[in-house]
Amino acid sequence: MAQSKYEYVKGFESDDALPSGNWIVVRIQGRDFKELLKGHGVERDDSRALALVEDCLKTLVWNFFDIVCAYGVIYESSFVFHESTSFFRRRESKLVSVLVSSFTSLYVRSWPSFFPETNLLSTPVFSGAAYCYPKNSLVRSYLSSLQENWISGLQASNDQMGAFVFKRKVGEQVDVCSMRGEITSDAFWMEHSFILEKKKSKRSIIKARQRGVEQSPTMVERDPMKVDLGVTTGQFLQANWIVVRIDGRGFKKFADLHGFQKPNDERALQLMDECAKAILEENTDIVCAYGISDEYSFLIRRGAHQQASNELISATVSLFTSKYVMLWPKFFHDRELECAPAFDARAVCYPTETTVRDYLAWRQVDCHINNVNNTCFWKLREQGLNPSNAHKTLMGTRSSEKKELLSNDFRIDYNALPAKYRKGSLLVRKPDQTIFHYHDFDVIGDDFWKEHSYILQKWVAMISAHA
Ligand code: DGT
Ligand code: MG
Ligand code: MG
Repeated sequence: MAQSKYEYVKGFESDDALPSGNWIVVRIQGRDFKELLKGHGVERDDSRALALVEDCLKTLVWNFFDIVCAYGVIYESSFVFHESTSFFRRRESKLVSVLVSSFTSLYVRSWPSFFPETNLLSTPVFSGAAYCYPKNSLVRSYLSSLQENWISGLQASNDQMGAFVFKRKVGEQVDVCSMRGEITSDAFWMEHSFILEKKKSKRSIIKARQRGVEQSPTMVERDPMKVDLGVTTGQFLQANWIVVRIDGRGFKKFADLHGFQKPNDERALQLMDECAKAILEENTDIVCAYGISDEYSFLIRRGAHQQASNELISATVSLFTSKYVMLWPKFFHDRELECAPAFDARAVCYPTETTVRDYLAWRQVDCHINNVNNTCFWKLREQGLNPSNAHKTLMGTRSSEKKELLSNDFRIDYNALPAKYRKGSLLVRKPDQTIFHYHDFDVIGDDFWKEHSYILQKWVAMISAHA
């Protein structure tokens, strides 16, 4: 499909691949979770809370091929990716965001099965971080120290020691096993040495090299004792605007599974808008948010955030996911949520107001290009064309030609279709802090920005006042 002149803003996205030759641990922690659980009458030793976490661990270890094991207690969980993984090209933000989002989704969705008499009264939010370990012995120490910290000073029974979930190969089959009990002793790790075994095959390493993610093994060269807190993400530069963009994972399949109307499902879009609104309400540094299809971009004012990017990315995607699952029945009255939806997220820094505007223009042009194309595609499909022929018919045509096709063959005036489908959704924080929802707007031209100069200018003024 055609590319716009704004496409250049993609160049600001950084490649955050974690160094090869390292085991990757993604650690997920509940935010204010003691209070959340207490508020629902759940104490530290509540077996239902651990069973819920264990259930999420088992599903994730099963679903993610390269996760070899996971350990969880009621407030937090850690997932170990094999050192040879090339999953998501080892991109840190993707690994952390997808795992946090998937965990959140499963947790919220499964809550009623474990607490049938207690409705969720507040929204569970998790944050995540990635750690790199050059040796499997360090992963083992990490897991052991988690358990030691959890039970420190307590006479814990096996059942209270957290849940350990791991993959085991039985013949050609892979099994996901779960156990409660002590994982700190040498005897345990000798018996379970297969869990953190290095792979003999070089296939995945070669694959990673071909994809160009091989990096200098900086972590390996360091003193192993210092690697323990190998969090890789730094702080954001305060001088930048930050965009956090989330996107549904495998939403084509998800939309089909839940019978979304094509090409635009009003309920699905409204649900996305409501989740985005919750993010703006929670994070008052966000000046506006723009949404299309299964994605939403949140613009964080210049000078605002000093959080590590993983913290920001994961808390945003987790809150969004929690809301998505909790609000689902409000928009899909007659449709059960059949699987746990997940989103990925990334954060990108933009140095100037012009690049921010161009970013939003890029997304709105994309919305336009995709929507014209999808509207035509589904009309052709309704007419009886198979997917391949419908694609062929549209290949190489411009948007203007597609609009003509709609008008001539289907008597559809494209410009009369709901503006929300053609232009996306925009949530703006007004100077009085209220959040306004625009459906018919144009962030590509100058008029919108002249009329709404406070979105970008207010913060420029603030920065210079502090300088
Ligand atoms: P990804 O993001 O790489 O994991 O894969 P997808 O499948 O999420 O692909 P993406 O994000 O490029 O495109 C979004 C998909 O979501 C698109 O194939 C259609 C689906 N989708 C989003 N909103 C709607 C809707 O309102 N109606 C229908 N029928 N489909 C929708
Ligand atoms: Mg998607
Ligand atoms: Mg998308």
